[in-house]
Amino acid sequence: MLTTNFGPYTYQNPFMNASGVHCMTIEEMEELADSQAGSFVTKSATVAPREGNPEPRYIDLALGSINSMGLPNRGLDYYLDYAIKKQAEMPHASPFFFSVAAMNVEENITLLKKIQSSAFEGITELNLSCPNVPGKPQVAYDFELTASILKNVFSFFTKPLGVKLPPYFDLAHFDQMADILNQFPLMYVNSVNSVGNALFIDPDTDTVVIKPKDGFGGLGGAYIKPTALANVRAFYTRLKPEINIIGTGGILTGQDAYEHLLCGASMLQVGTQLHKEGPAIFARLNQELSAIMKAKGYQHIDDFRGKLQSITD
Ligand code: RRO
Repeated sequence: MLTTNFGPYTYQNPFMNASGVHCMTIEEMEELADSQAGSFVTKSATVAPREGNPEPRYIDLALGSINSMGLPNRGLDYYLDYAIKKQAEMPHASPFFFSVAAMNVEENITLLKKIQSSAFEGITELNLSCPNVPGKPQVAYDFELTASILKNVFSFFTKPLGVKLPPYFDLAHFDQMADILNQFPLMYVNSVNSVGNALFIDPDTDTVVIKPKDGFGGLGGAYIKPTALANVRAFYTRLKPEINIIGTGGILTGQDAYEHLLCGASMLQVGTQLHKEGPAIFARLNQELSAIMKAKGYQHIDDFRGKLQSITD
């Protein structure tokens, strides 16, 4: 009932982790692979391992989370070695996702050249939206830079590639970014990364709750669902149909998942709520989404995916 088509691949269900949550180590990724998630994505890798920002750097909030992890990861080779071994273990399964993020243009190219020349046959996600490295603005808020990176990347990269985008808040920005993305053979866009540089205050201590950047960090969870849905819908209605959409942001329940699918997403990523509940969340989300589909008389996700109604006279 929950099978979903994503480019040439079919997954048992649309649910995955959002990159960064429960995917730093091989142990965590194995727990995802053994869970009822339809697929999983690795923590964004840089060329060299990184410690990330000082702690506390991730805090669960009543309505979501705030983080300024600062791209801690074990380095490209750790994830690439695992990915190549894992794909050999599951040769007939639909591929999982490999996320990379860079500090500068040259590092983006180095990362993707290594993946291109490796035995990895899965899907690569280029993270253009990390909000938390001090002094490094989110790449995909710079439209010219994004276009030039993608031009360079697609001059040599021939494996399936998607991009992780930050949230946009203006229709002119959706138009401009969609025009850029439509020029390239992208497999997908993933909307949205956390809402960057939010500030949460502890009411008892009059203090910020995370240490890096004087408390500024990326917001996730229920706070951001309406923004995430808007971004999924805006890109679904502007991108060429070959570009699939991953919906990320504010998925806590089957209803949230249903709404992302209605906006046009084909895969769904869960970050904040996975951090709160652990991988058992995927069984619950599968049950809740199935129950909604049954109640509405749908047998397949494709029966309603993208079919959000507008109000007409
Ligand atoms: O590691 C992080 O601080 C981080 C990353 Br790379 C990202 O893409 N999104 C986020 O919320 N945190």
